[in-house]
Amino acid sequence: MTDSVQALPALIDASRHEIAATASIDDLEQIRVRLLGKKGSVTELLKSLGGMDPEARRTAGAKINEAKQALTAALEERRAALESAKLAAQLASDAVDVTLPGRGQAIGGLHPVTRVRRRIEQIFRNAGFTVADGPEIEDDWHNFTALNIPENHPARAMHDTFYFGDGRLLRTHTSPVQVRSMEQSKPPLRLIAPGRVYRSDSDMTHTPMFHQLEGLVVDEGITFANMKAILHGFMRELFEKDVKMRLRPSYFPFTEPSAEVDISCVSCGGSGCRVCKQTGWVEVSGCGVVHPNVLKAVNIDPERYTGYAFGMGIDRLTMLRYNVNDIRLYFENDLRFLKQFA
Ligand code: 2NM
Repeated sequence: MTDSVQALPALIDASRHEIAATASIDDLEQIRVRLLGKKGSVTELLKSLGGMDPEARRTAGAKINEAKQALTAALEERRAALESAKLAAQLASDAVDVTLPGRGQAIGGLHPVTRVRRRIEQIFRNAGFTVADGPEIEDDWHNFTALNIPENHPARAMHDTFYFGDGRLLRTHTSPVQVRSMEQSKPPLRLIAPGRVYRSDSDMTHTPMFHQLEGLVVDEGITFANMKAILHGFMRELFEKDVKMRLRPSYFPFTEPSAEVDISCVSCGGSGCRVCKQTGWVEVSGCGVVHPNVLKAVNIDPERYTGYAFGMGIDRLTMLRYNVNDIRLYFENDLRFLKQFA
């Protein structure tokens, strides 16, 4: 046993080298167990002290404790070194290069129909009109009856109406907004009503929901000529071109006289193309002088006041402005299409 105590410096020396050479905390732990564990070699030496005489025990005990302290210190030092190396490796592998440029933010844009609607609104605001809106779910009075379309009138069949079955319906035009405006305010009135409207109609050129914009002017002395001037000025501003305009006689229950509005084809300038079906003209609006029955329905005196009104499809105007002739593209919301308007 004294031999083993004498061999302690050599054991310490060899262990220090071994400890310094360990590459993992697990290996280090194995060394600790072998030296200082319950059955470790240094622990066994301490246990053997009991069988020695007091003098030898004191000197051997001191040496063994010294050795234990030296080995403990060497193990701790190496453990600390291995742990900080492990942390450093982890930090290096998790590192984020904050100097890399960002991925960039894709910025959305307004839908072409929205862009054209806003453009139309601005043109009319500049001409003194206000922008009004109202409910998309309407009642029979505002959508039909007040507009001189009584029950069982054949004109109701002109609008393929979506009915809820309880008297309510989806508005088939934005005219009910104008009826409500006339109910709420007395003339002079100058307003436009843009918005979604609904008709049970779906084919190459019709969607069950589309966007309409109607205008209304009511005052003393308002004439058909005032309407013609406003509409022509509007068309020239909208298309930023010297477009020509013509009116063709037509029929609407809520106006008399009534007319269809054609402009010279914005695609070919009037020489004839597919957009205008070789006629040189495209139909863009309907209009007329407000029927006296409509004014009576909202308690406006038709002897004192006259008015004009017009309606146009925003989707169709958008197709003409951007020269994209398939209405479905505007409703599919394919980003590759929409991006081209941003
Ligand atoms: C159109 C054509 C002609 C119209 C009439 C009215 C109202 F409420 F004053 F009676 N609002 N809109 C009107 C007139 C609409 O759309 C093609």
